[in-house]
Amino acid sequence: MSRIFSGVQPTGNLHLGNYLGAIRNFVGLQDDYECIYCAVNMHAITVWQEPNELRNNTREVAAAYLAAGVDPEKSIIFAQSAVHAHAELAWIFNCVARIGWLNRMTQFKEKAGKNRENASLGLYAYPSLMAADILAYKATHVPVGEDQKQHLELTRDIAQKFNNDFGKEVFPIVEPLIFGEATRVMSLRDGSKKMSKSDPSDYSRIALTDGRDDIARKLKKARTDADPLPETVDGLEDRPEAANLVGIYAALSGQSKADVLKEYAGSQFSVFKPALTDLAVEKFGPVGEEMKRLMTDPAYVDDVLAKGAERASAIANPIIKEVKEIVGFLGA
Ligand code: AQP
Repeated sequence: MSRIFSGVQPTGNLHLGNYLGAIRNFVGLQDDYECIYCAVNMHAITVWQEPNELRNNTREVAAAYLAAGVDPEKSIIFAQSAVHAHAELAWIFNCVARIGWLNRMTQFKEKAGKNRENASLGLYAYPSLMAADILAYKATHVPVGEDQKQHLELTRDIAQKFNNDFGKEVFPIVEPLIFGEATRVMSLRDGSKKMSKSDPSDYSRIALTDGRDDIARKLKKARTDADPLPETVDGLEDRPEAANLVGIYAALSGQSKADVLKEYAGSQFSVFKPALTDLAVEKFGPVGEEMKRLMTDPAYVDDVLAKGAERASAIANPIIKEVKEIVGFLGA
């Protein structure tokens, strides 16, 4: 059976990009696949996390999954650190992946910035842990936003090299599932940068827990150009901020960008932004409200995570055992 794995880092400030690029897509996959959804707290500590915030943010990721409609009876929801297989397989993959492959990862370059010498070793090895997250379950499909495409290619390279090195088809070659009209939601302040949790400006992103007033304020301030909306998608070229808002509208309304432009061609942003605000409040306002409600019941969320970790371990442990035997570890 095809198996889905995906994760979100519990680094706070969950935003519309995380929702449209990933979390929302998790829900529809539950009917056709066995789905495993993780709060990847081991990835989160590749940059400094305050321990209490990390605990809270881990619950918040689980709450976001649940609020979006992931059913914990059907799908597995858990925290990465609770399943040993991730760390064990990551080490083996650190010895399979080549330094040259990791040197090409653009996310490391972006996140480490100029202060590369001072970045954690974990940040550098992040894609190898990500490969372990997926392959510890022999997952076949991974729903993610476009920014993760390069890391998934590395996962494929690691799987292929492991299979070649040991002469066995142990790991599947995973397929990314990147779909919808908003696979890369951009910052509201700068259409050339992706919307991100770590952007210092709160105005750059719409948080999943933002209410109507916050959403309206942020969209009102969102950078745009002075022209009305064009008639065709081609007319959005070289207008990154306009393209971003139209893309968000399309993703939220379930239309194509072309359909949105049919309705709003010639409209000024003074008309389009309030319409987008109403749509955003209607479409993900209830998700934010449910997240807030779930966060008042941490015992329930912790219970979901604990049961999920047990189910995840039951799948991953035999796979790790098999891998250790193949590698030649005694006492696997
Ligand atoms: N702007 C985005 N548009 C579409 N999808 C996005 N994702 C992230 N940003 C966008 C997708 O959300 C999932 C979870 O992301 P993550 O938490 O693992 O880390 P990230 O990709 O590094 O996300 P952020 O929000 O930008 O965090 P920071 O600021 O810490 O780097 C992934 O599927 C991702 O593709």
